[in-house]
This record gives sequence, C-alpha cells and structure tokens, in this order.
Amino acid sequence: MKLEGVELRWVSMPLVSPFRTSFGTQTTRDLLLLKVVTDQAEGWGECVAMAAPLYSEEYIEGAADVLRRYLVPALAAAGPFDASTVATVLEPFHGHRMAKAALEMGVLDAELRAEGRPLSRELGAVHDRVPCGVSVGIMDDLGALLDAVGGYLDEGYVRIKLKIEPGWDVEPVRAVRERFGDDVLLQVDANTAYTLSDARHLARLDPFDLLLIEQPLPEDDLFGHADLARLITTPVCLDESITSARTAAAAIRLGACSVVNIKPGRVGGYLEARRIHDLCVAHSVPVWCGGMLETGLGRAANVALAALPGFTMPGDTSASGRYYATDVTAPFVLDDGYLAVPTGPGLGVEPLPDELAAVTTATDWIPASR
Ligand code: NPQ
Ligand code: MG
Repeated sequence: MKLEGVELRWVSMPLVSPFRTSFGTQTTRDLLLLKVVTDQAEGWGECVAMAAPLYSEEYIEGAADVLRRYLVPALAAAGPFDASTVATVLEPFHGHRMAKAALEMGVLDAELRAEGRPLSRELGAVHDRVPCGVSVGIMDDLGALLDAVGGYLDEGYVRIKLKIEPGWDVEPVRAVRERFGDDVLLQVDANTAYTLSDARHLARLDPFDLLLIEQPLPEDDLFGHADLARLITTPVCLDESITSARTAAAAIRLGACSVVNIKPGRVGGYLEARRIHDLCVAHSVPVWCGGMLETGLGRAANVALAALPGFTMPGDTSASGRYYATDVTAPFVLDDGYLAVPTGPGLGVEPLPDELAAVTTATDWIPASR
C-alpha cells in the first residue's frame, strides 16, 4: 500500500460516571483517533493515551506531535508498506508506543479492509465471543461500591476488578466478598500506588482468594515485583511494566509476575500484543486483555485480540455502556456476560458519522507528501 495521508481527530466523550483510580478522577475521555488513508483503503486507528501523562508518560498532544513530526512522515517516506512493516519503519524513534500503535492499527485496518479479511482471523482468534470483566473505580464509601458492583453483576459481568490505593484496599475487598460471596471472580488494580515496604499490608489481601493484584509497584520496578511475589500469595499481574515482548520476557524470567495484562496501545500495537500472547503461552503464563476506555473502534480490536487462545482470563473488554451513553460506533452490548467478536473486514466496525461529528473537537490532515 501507499500512504496518502493521515487525519488526526481529537474527540471528547463524557463518561457515564466519574472513574476514580489511584492516579486521579476522570469525568471525560479525551482521545485521538486516526484515519489512515492509503491508495487501497482507509483504516481507523485509536490512540489510547490520556490527555495528561497520568497512566504512562504518553499524552494526547505528545502523541499528535510525534505523529505529525516524525511517525507519519517516516511511513510516507518508506515507500510501499503493509502493517507488518510499520513497526520496523518506526523503530528508530524511541518510545511513543501508544502513538505508534495507533498508526499501525489504522494501517492494519486499511490493509485488512482492502483484502476483505477480519482482524480476528489475522491475529489468530479461536473464539467468536469473549467473556467480559469490568473495572470498578474507587468510591466515596463502601455503600456506593457495593451498589456499583451489584449493578455490574446484575448486568452479567463475569469478573470484577476493584481499583485500589493505600486507604482503599483491604476493606473494599472484604466488603465485596462479604456481600457477594467467594464465587465472584475478583481482582484488584493499584496502578503503581504502593512500594515494596507495603508488602506486609498487601499480604492482608491473601485470605480473599483474589485472582491477582495488578501493578502494585512502579512501572520500572521489576525486581520489586519479583520480591513482592515471594511475600504474598495473591498472584502478581503486570500492566504498566509490560511495554514490549522483551520486557514481558524479562518479567517472566525474574518471577516479577505470573499473569500478564496485554494492552495493545501500551506495547506499540496489536502485532506486538500478539507476540506477547505467544510468549506467555509458551511460558504457561495466562493473559487477559486490558482496557483504556476505548471507543467502539479500539474496543472492536481488543475483543478480536481477546479471542486468541492464550486469553484464558476475562479482560476489561467491557460493553460500551460501561463508559459511554453514546459510542462513536454501534455500541458493544453484553450478551450473557460476553461480547461478540466482530466478523466484518478489518476492525469490523466503523464510526457512525453523526456520533463521530458530535464528539469531535478538532481535526488535522497530515498529507503524505507536500
Ligand atoms: C488499567 N484501565 O487497567 C486502566 C487504567 C485507566 C479499565 O481499569 C481515562 C483514560 C481513564 C484511560 C482510567 C482500566 C482511565 C484510563 C484508568 C486508563 O490500569
Ligand atoms: Mg491496570
């Protein structure tokens, strides 16, 4: 394929309720969408960076800048390409994995649409639907938390993830276990809010039979996670720390985690995500698909990825309605706790023009040549 240009599109989507994590409270999801225009077809990419660098070092304006200044021009200069060559072309530029992932996703969608092939098949999916978990934010009090968890269980979610931070950890877990019982699949996510000196405190979660504790320590602290994993019985899962197949291999070798959260944006794209899946399968490490409050575009791709055989734990691939009253695509709706894997070419979904226009705050066209 030959690149004609990339349209950057800034969107701002109100959340159905505030989402509080250890890094702050979000009431709106701002994100960047890419329309990749090639001589063969158009494709959609979604950049999962937040407006501010609170989850990782990337942020929307940084992603837009590096795409405009370096990534799109490099791809334009590379001559004919397909999705499998994008990462190699972008390799000289350090970091910026979320920006790179968005560009590769758009190219992949365009390529697969041109060929009439679904992303799920391209990635190696073996299921036509995936079981879904839900991520539950930090609440003002335990009553509000129990109401929220009860509501999600009533909707059919098959696994609950509680966001935790110092001061909101053992008590919320205890309250959820007491109210909803020991059969609920339950896990927690700290988004780096603890240090190794909290190990004895975190061991107080051991009796609650959690599936895992996700990213308790800072992103660059693989040794700390390895030490912590020997001090607690709850399995340690890494999210922020896993930035590539190489860091995943290091984390597994060190014993820093026994479960991996795979987020395509964080690792530079769906093709690297598949390599991490393959690595984890080879090491018998279970994986699940994380979520970054994607629109229906990113959600479609995540659901396709989550249908690979190594995704043996329910992911954060929640329904559109968990976050948004109106999505930019036809909404993903839970059916008995599952989402259907799209079957159409590429992502298998497209933006609805009116819905997309309603949430768009700006656009910018980056031509391949001028
Ligand atoms: C996680 N996601 O697993 C993330 C973090 C996260 C579903 O828990 C706006 C944009 C708000 C991105 C909140 C889930 C966000 C965000 C949390 C990402 O760590
Ligand atoms: Mg996480």
